[in-house]
Amino acid sequence: MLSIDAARFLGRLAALAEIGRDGQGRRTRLAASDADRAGRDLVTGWMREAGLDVRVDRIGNLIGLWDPSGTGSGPVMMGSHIDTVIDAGAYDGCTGVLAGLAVIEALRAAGDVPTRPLALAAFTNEEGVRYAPDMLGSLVYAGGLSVEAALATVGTDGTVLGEELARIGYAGSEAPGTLRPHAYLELHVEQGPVLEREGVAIGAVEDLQGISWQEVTIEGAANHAGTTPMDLRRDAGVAAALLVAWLRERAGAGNGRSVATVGRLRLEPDAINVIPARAVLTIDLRDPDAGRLAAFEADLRQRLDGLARRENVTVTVRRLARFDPVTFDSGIVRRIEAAARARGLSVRRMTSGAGHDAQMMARLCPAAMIFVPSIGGISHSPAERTADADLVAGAAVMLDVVRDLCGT
Ligand code: HGY
Ligand code: MN
Ligand code: MN
Ligand code: MN
Repeated sequence: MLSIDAARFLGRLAALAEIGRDGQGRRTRLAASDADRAGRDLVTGWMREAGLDVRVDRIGNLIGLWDPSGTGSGPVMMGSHIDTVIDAGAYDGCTGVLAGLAVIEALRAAGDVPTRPLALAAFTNEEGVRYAPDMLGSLVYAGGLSVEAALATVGTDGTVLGEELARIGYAGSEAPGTLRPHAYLELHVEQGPVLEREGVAIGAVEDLQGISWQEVTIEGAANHAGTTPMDLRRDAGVAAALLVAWLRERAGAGNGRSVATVGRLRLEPDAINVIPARAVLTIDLRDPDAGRLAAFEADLRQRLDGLARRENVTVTVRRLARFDPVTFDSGIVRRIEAAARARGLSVRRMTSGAGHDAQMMARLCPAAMIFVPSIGGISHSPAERTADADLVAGAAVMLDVVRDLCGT
């Protein structure tokens, strides 16, 4: 069995983790920001050092290619992302990109000549914090959104993605999806509590839940907080608070698999003695079952209409993202299980609660994911941790599956 250069892999993870502190000292590399550029520069340099032919496509996806047999056929692709949320951890996304690099370097060091090219992708804007939807780069790569529409996306800060990619020097010329993979594999930290709770080392991810992102604007009327009788108020803040409480209740109803979060909530004019005229909030709904997710969205629409009547406010909704649940390739899932067992690692099948680039790549080719445990199940937080041994084990399993897929 080949092994991963653990020191180099873990050292790079730590080096990348130091890139991109915002004004409050938080690790933040939002898509197409200066911090993202710094991360991209570092990773592109490592890809080139590893002998990859690195290209940037029109939506800024980084694609490294190693085609030792010169077949030019569809590569076995590994990938993930290096953009982050705000105040992020060190492992979300970066693990998959740097493990993929370590896999290619292990094969090269061993003198293995894969029968297929190998590719490594770092997709643009997986997190979707600055530009919606999330998984934008891989969505475009998989043909789910036109490059033009993606480049024209306006961010939460009013910037335009295409202009920002050009500003940071990562607006490439290659048409996204030019390299059509034979298969796609993504190693990712679980970002949840299951593997740690069960003491299992490897997750063979067989499916991924559906995601619905919406922005809701509630328009009431500003008025004096002291003189306005309660029954005459059109208080957008009260409507927003009732909505947040309802979402928690609704998510817990039914079989409890649905989840809901209001991650952003802004009241205007945001003054202590003014009844809020406006509330702008985001809703993230998820469910592994397409029917249940659609039912939750329908109930939400009804609830919004009811709140508008009851609180005498107007409600407008803007859809930011909507992806159905995805089932991964059972053949690759089986290979992940076999590779883990061959290395004496415990493994279990599981569903991904988070969105990933793999869900987009599954539109193009057989795809699957490998999870490694998140300590405390924590992610999208600076407290995000995964044990070194688990990271290296996940990369080694990916190495074995890649060798299996490209016949070395
Ligand atoms: O929200 C998600 O699950 C993804 O990390 N963007
Ligand atoms: Mn991620
Ligand atoms: Mn994430
Ligand atoms: Mn994700």
